[in-house]
Amino acid sequence: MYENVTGMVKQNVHKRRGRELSMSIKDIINLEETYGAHNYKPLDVILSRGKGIWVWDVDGKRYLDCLSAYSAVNQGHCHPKILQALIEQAHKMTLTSRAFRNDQLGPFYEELCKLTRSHKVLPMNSGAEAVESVIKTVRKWGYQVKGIPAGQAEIIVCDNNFHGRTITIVGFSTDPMARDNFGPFTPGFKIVPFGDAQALERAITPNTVGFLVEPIQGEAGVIIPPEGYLAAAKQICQKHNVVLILDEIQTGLGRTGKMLAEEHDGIEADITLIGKALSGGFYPVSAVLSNTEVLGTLKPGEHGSTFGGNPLACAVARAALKVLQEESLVENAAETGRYFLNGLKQIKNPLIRQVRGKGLMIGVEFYPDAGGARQYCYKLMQEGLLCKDTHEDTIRFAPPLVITREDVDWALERIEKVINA
Ligand code: IF1
Repeated sequence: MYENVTGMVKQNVHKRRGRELSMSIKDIINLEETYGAHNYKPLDVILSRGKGIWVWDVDGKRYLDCLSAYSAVNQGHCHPKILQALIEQAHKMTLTSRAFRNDQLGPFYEELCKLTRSHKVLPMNSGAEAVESVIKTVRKWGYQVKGIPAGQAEIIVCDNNFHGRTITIVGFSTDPMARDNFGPFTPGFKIVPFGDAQALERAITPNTVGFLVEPIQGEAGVIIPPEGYLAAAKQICQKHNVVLILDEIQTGLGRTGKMLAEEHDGIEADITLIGKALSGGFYPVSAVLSNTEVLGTLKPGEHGSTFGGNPLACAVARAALKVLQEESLVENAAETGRYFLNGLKQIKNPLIRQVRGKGLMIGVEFYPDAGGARQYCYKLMQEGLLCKDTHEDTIRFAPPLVITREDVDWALERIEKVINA
């Protein structure tokens, strides 16, 4: 049923610029288009190697990665120390199932809790799984601790949210592209405007168990809420005995110039979700970080996952967290992010509606009559800079946190050239 692709690769050896390439670019794209679901429309660049902030395509052309796999490679592509941890652990033990214990899980828990001021960890794999896990757990907390009537638990989320792609999660999305034709959806969710603390308080009922929100909305276009919004939300949740759940899967682990974005508002969420850079891009690792009360409601056999908390994931995550700290990447994200943001603000062009960001999570929004942000992504790709547009008019700039000022100057020169061309 499956053709021998390796055989095809050998047959299609091409000589170009004196270097042997396994397949022509057209052939590689054709394979993807023929055999793959078309759930993405990627830029036609075929990457084959990455190191730090740089990636190379199959022709050997170098690009500055300004997306970082949506903030999963904060430590830079193929970080040698995380690679080393992956290799060493892979030689020893990759997966035990949680029917038994392993020697990586406890140390991973302790290091993660110390770094994030958490008390309990539930290790999962994808970000969406962490989101689904906290929805289950906070509902159970609602029934057993808060005393909500069975089956009546309500969770509040924000408009323009992005928390993953499962049926329950897209069911409370406000983006038609994410949710149309995927119903019927999971009940028990209410949507309030992002950034409006009063609207949050008005939406709370005696059956509300949790408020799930991104500190900065990434996919919505790097939307930063008003100063003090998260602090107000924390205070309102405390007042009404509602669990404040911050989805830091994208904003967490240094991206916004703090280890967790909640620190900008000087608060501590009851529950924090992390993923992506938790493994430095080497492996799907996510986690629910919690106080004792909420995660403590889970009893043996009530939740789980084949790969959740496996020793390879833990060893990789321990190395990824160590690199963040050893290389002061959080501080660099704050400092170099400020430099990048200021540089972008110097670009005078009437088509730019707003330049916004925190740390190295930056968005440049254009007025609609600029014709959409994607055109700039194509042109930037030709200049050797890879970035992604979002919601039509915004380009996100989120390079790995290892970027230097010199690299930012290199990027700014090209961004200015493309925007003002
Ligand atoms: C795609 C977006 C970013 C996330 C937040 C949970 C998850 C994500 C705040 C789920 C994942 C990824 C998913 C990926 C593209 C990317 C994305 F454009 F989809 F929205 F980053 F902004 N919470 N975001 O950002 O984590 O299950 O993917 O591990 O689905 O196209 P996941």
